[in-house]
Amino acid sequence: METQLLTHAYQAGKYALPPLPYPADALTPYLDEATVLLHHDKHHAAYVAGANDAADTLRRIAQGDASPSLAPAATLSLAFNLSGHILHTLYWENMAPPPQEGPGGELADAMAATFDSLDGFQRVFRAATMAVQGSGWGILGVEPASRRLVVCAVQKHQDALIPGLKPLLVCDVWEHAYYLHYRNNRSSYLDAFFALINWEVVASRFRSYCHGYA
Ligand code: MN3
Repeated sequence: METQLLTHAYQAGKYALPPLPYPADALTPYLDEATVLLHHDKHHAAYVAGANDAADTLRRIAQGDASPSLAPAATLSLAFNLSGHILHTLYWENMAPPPQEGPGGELADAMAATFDSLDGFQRVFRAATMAVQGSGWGILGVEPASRRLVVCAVQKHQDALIPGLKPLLVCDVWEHAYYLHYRNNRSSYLDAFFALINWEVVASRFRSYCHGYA
């Protein structure tokens, strides 16, 4: 089944918080229920609310009902909150309870072409993601020039990535994603994340995006 790319993240004219694709305790012992609930119900929900507020302000400016002087702050707020909303939606969906099978099909070929092997991908992804500071992410995506896979480390998620980059797999490394359980041990959290990767969803995104480039 192909993934519906983010269609559930916007409903009836508003950004919406999609429910978790599994019970909140389904990822234990890799990710504990308290971390998942706090992260989804508070942090992710706050991005959704912030994105709607910012979009509403920009709409009112466009309609002449709010001062254009609000636009710079509103555009920054929309970039921050909407980036957070999109990345968190991708994050929940690209995990699933273990055991997970590794990548297959076209995605496996693309991974081999760029990273040589799954171990090679994990080596690059871990090294890039371990170094991220603050509100950051590790991202595996397809870049539009070569249409090959690329790993990005994002320090501030509202900053532009490679323009046109299509994210396939994202890992939140802001401390709220792991600190309750793993404290400052990001490497152990990344071990857990690798065990939770839903490669079927990643492969589905890969197929959808590559067809988009055709
Ligand atoms: Mn987060």
